[in-house]
Amino acid sequence: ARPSRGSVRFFDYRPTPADVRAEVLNGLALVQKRLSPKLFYDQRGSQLFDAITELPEYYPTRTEIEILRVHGSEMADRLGRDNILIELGSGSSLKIQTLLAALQPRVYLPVDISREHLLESAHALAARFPDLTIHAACADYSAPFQLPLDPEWTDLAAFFPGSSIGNFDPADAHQLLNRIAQVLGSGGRLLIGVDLPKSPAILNAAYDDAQGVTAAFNLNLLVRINRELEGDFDLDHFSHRAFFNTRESRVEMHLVSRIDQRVRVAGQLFHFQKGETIHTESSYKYPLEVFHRIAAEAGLQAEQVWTDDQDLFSVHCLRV
Ligand code: AVJ
Repeated sequence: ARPSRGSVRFFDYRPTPADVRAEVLNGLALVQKRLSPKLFYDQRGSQLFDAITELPEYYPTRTEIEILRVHGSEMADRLGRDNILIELGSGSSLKIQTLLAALQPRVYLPVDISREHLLESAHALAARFPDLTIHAACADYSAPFQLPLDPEWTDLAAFFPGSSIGNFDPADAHQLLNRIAQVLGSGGRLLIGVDLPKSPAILNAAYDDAQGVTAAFNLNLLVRINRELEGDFDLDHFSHRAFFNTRESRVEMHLVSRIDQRVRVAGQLFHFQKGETIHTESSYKYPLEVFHRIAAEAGLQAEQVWTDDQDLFSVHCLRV
């Protein structure tokens, strides 16, 4: 079925408030307290993330966009034109705009967990590309997820930019890549951005910027919990910490308790010792060969890889 051109349809598979509550309470009950980075992206969090992408220290976004600009037509040759193009974690749909002219997708299917942000972005994109058919889906792709796909559509391609795959531990990354491979089916292509390992000084600055935008992004998680789960986190009693864990090849972000304290969330009490942390994000950095191995084990073969001239960032084309 060929959908009519130039429309936005919206599909809502968003996680429910009960899912968020269970996720937060389980994470805070762990010995090493942990909150999933997907929880960053409420409306304010999505805005703060967009501000991060423009920071002088945060190299990934501008580097990836430059790679897409330089090699976009080659990427389109690989992915094929006129197909159903799924984007995972589409955010503001900025990156896809560098590829749309070359790809000419039949349907663009952005998937994001941040509902309002996704809707706004889809409508803004529709205004700029009036001929584009957009099927926007609010969904959590960190668990098995639904997509508004017509069974007749066989020519699927996927775009997963930004190195968001780095938020997944290797075992979870394997699972997600495997699910993407199954959705795409044999012959399907995935274009995926993957951040590369580099000097700790560059990485530490990228995740702990001078203006404190990343700190605000991290702390906004507590603001969200206070609002949505009747929490009483005192923001003055937590601080942002980010560092490159060389052994694990990942940047870790934590919220550090500045004092001994008790915090109430959804009617439950949680104790924090001074210096104790909530681990809020891992951002894995994969050398090309390591990522190729993980992808291959998940059923995706490396076809081509593009990098910038400083080897900061990579974009891979993988084939099912
Ligand atoms: C959206 C997951 C790719 O890991 O670099 C940016 C999120 N966290 N600054 C990343 C993030 C802190 C970002 N990803």
